[in-house]
Amino acid sequence: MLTPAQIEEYNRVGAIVVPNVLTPAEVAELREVTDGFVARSARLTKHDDVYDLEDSHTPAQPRVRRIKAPHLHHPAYERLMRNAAIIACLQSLWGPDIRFDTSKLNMKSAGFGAAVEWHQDWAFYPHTNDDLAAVGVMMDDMELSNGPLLIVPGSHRGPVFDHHFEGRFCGAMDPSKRELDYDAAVPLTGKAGSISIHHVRAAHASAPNTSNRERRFFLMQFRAADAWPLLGFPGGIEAYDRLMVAGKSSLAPRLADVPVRLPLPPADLQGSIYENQKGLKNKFFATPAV
Ligand SMILES: O=C(O)CCC(=O)C(=O)O
Repeated sequence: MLTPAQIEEYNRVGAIVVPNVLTPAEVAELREVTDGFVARSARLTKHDDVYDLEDSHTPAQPRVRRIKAPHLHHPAYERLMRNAAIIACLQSLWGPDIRFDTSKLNMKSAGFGAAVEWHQDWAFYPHTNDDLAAVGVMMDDMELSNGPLLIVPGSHRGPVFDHHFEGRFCGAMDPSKRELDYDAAVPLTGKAGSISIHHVRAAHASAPNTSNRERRFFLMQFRAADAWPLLGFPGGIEAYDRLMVAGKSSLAPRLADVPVRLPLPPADLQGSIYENQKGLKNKFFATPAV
């Protein structure tokens, strides 16, 4: 569970880092399983249901940008969605009833891992209230040099910004509008085995990884059980209720006074945030030469 000081920091900044949540053995297992996934990507020439590939991927030099929904593909990832220490942190923020959404493993590999442009997760999946957060498990030490998550403090209390380009959702804010002070952003750094928790409305991004160190970051989306997605959910109520990881489900969505913009019409390029964001004309981060 979180201390009162951690809760205060989360509410003020919109994000926190909690150290020592996973043991070194648990981190080692995640790394080993992930190495296996990356090795198996060598047979691919394009994205599929499991892999999102770097633009520079070739079968001879496999470059995975993201493993999609890893909790569906290996028990080592699946266990994390029910990790008692992680759930206890979320219960400190929202009370007993917690529902999982989905997961992704952003690789950001040494030397070429892609940037993620500024965005609010809320722009992708608005709900009836904003008790939602992404928990990131740091599988490697995350330092300034290898592209940690950057957060604009306090942005979770502000508006939901436009994430469209030429009338179509592109999953990114236009940095040339300077709607936020990006220079004030704080990095979420920590040792492997730490987690970060960032509020669904917090504006965040990460730079390319031009260092010689891996930056594997396993992100899981959670919500209070009474936050219901405005765009619906696939699979019906039975599948939705199977996502409960603590406490009780509810048929009474809690409606909060929150700003909403729908991510419609959908991005031209589907498959991952990296593909969606190709629709953004003005980039904040330069793409490193490969
Ligand atoms: O991996 C990162 O640094 C950013 C992840 C993120 O914001 C996302 O995938 O939505």
